[in-house]
Amino acid sequence: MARLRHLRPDLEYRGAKFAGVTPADLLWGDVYVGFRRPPAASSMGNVRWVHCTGAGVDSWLSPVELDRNILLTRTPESFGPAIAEWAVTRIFAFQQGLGELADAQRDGRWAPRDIAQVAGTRALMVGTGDIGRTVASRLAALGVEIIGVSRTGNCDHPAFAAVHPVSALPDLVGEAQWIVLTLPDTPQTRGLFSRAVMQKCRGAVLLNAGRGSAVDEAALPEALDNWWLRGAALDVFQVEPLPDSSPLWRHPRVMVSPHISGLTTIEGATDGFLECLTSLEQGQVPSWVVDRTRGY
Ligand code: OXD
Repeated sequence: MARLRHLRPDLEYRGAKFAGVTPADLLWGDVYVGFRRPPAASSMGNVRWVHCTGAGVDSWLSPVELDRNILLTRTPESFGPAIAEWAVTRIFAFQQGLGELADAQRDGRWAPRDIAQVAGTRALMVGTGDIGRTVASRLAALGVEIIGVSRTGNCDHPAFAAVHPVSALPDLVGEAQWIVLTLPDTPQTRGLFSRAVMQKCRGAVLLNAGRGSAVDEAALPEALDNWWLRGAALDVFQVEPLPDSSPLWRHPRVMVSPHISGLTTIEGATDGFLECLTSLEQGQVPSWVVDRTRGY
């Protein structure tokens, strides 16, 4: 808010943590700028425009879609570079056995191990949007062969050796050492990485930085224990925060992170909002209107 007040002092602002937004705030404001739908809001009051500051807009589309009379835009901020670093960190951590080495060091144990290179391995990128492409470029630069899977099977980005339609997923997972999900939550992506798909994996590490809904989370312990999956690095979950009772917290080959792979920045959130605002003030449709049919 401080940055917005500085850049656009002519506007009036009210700010609150998302859980603290009240129905009175929503009756007061014309515009809501935030990531998720405020929990207290059964209606959006007098709000006529929601600008979502997160990468995924699912909280505005399901389970109840935001009133179609309310404009929905999303941030233009690029989360790809941060998510790529999150993914690369985890890929190297698995490949170099950082967890086991840290355990051995804590115990004062000299524990030599074979370390295979990441170069020459193959990654299956599930999702070839802005985030998937950036992750693919970074991994390709490390010598990883990248195969993509997308809704349409069309993507001519040079990082990909090939891109297939999503229906090919079960046939492709067995050939990959890394499976990276960067999918939004939509009816088409929910449950995509099912137990049946896991069963076709041959020791890949699953990385999920999209949405927890894409993965059959209940099947993961079985997939890990049977070595269909060698490991999992998960930043997103079906329920967040991940409940204490989840076995994923304690599985030795699971790396849990608390939905931090691509964080919204103050500059990104405010600049994106102001870019859309300027378009509206000039009588134009902002470039970042959400396609509600596609869900992103
Ligand atoms: C997201 C975000 O959409 O953190 O997951 O921005």
